[in-house]
Amino acid sequence: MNPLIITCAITGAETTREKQPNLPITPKEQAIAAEECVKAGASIIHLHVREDDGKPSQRPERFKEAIDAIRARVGDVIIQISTGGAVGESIENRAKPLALKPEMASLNLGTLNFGDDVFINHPKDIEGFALKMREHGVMPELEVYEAGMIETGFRLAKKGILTGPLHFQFVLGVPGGMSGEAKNLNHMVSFMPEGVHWGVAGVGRYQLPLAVQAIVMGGHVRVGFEDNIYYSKGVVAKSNAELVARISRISAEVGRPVATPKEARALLGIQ
Ligand code: KMH
Ligand code: ZN
Repeated sequence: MNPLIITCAITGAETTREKQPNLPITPKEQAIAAEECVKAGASIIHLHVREDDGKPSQRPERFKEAIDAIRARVGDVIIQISTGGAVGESIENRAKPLALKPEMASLNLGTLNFGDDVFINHPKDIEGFALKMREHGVMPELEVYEAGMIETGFRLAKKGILTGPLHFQFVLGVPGGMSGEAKNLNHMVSFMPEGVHWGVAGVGRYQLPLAVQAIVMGGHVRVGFEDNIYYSKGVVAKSNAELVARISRISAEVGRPVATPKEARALLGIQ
């Protein structure tokens, strides 16, 4: 089996310190968390940043601080910045950190209800993000919350807006999007042609079962406090790395090696 790429979404925009006391917020905390995650088997860090007071931010200067701090500790990890930001953030601000030319960035392929909010991704803005990523040589990770969004990804590829190998991330379990039941991941994967990469990020209680399902199906896995704060029912996780380490152990048990950052680059076709 191909090696398993583990992404850790260490911070997110919605998780709070009140709910998860071990949430990394400052660049230094994020760098420590990233290093622990890489040691535990992660090869990609999905990165949101916060100001010191915990507020979600899309300030490029703050992203640069976090990226520099992470790079100083774990030189070769793949850093994937978020262009989703927090619900309600302007498109202009969401796009700003792309100027830092990270290796990867998230590209959200549609609008959906997001808990009590609406996460808006207008078709023209999706194209705008994709074109900017192409201009800056950034590999998009295609965030999909509903099956129809997969077709948006293929449409953008057909139009030549998305080039290179496609990498989908199925984010399942957002209240307002598709839930994290096993049949939903099977349905998503049924649309994946040969040569297209995919991973799954299960929200809340779906994180672990969907990860296990993806490991045996040959897909990739995202864990982390952005999507889930618990280790098990009612038990708050001690660190992001604790969640990564469990996935590495399960993957090893079923005979699937875990990718290093170098192997993840080769698998995804990142230059
Ligand atoms: N915070 C969510 C509204 C992404 O990183 O691109 C969107 C999100 C997706 O986190
Ligand atoms: Zn995110």
